[in-house]
Amino acid sequence: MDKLIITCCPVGAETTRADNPNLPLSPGEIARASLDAVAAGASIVHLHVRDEKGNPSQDPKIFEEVIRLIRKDADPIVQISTGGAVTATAEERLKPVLELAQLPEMASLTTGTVNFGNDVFYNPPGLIETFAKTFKEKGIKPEIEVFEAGMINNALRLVKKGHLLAPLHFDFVLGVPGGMTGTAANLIFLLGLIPEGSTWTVAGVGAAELALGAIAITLGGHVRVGFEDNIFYRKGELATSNAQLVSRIARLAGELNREVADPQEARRILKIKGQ
Ligand code: KMH
Ligand code: ZN
Repeated sequence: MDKLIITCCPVGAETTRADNPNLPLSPGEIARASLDAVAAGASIVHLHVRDEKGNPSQDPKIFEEVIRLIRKDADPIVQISTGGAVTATAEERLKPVLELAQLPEMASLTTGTVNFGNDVFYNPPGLIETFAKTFKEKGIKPEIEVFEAGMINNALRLVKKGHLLAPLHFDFVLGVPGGMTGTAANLIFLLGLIPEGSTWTVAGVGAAELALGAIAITLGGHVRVGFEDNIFYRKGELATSNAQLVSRIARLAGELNREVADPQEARRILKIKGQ
């Protein structure tokens, strides 16, 4: 088995301080939370940013500032979110990928539309194709975000058209109200649909985060944790930090005899060059 890649998603677009007062919001806070997560074992940071009011933003300048602060002290893979918030337009979502002074090594790519709580996370065919083509042109490794089984098939169609290159890397985001639920059976079912040679990670939402993470460690997959997906350490107890959630996965991996990858090892596993 490869070493375990832990991704931390420290902020997301939906979580608020009312949900968890420890949520990082400013560039300095998001960078600090990311660095602490890296020190705890994360090798990828799945990055969303917020504006000065704490609202979700796709402003490349804010991304740039957070990345600058992270790079001062550590070298994780920074994975830019192109999902943004459900209210963001396709142009806004792609903006950081087009305008960052230094291209990101990775970015997220959701390959289909899904109900998202009371909203719709809108990813029609034209949008997905444009995003995939842009990533390919710029040499950015996509993480294919799968909320529903059909999204795998949509990704494979893009491979056939030449817009996505194997080996693919999938993230199964399970437990969003409106998408597939966070059960072991769903994870196993999805694993049967991805091409051999793919890498995969799992992002269990809420209580599913820990259970699915443990399964991924034993099956040779990778794990994403953080306040974007889950704000609790255990039932009724808020997590004190993103790093706390990362540390638990790293500890669990140790108990299960799976070594944790550092950023360079993660680059090798995902076959990305690094900068
Ligand atoms: N905030 C969600 C609507 C991604 O980052 O690519 C979408 C999301 C996925 O978070
Ligand atoms: Zn995200």
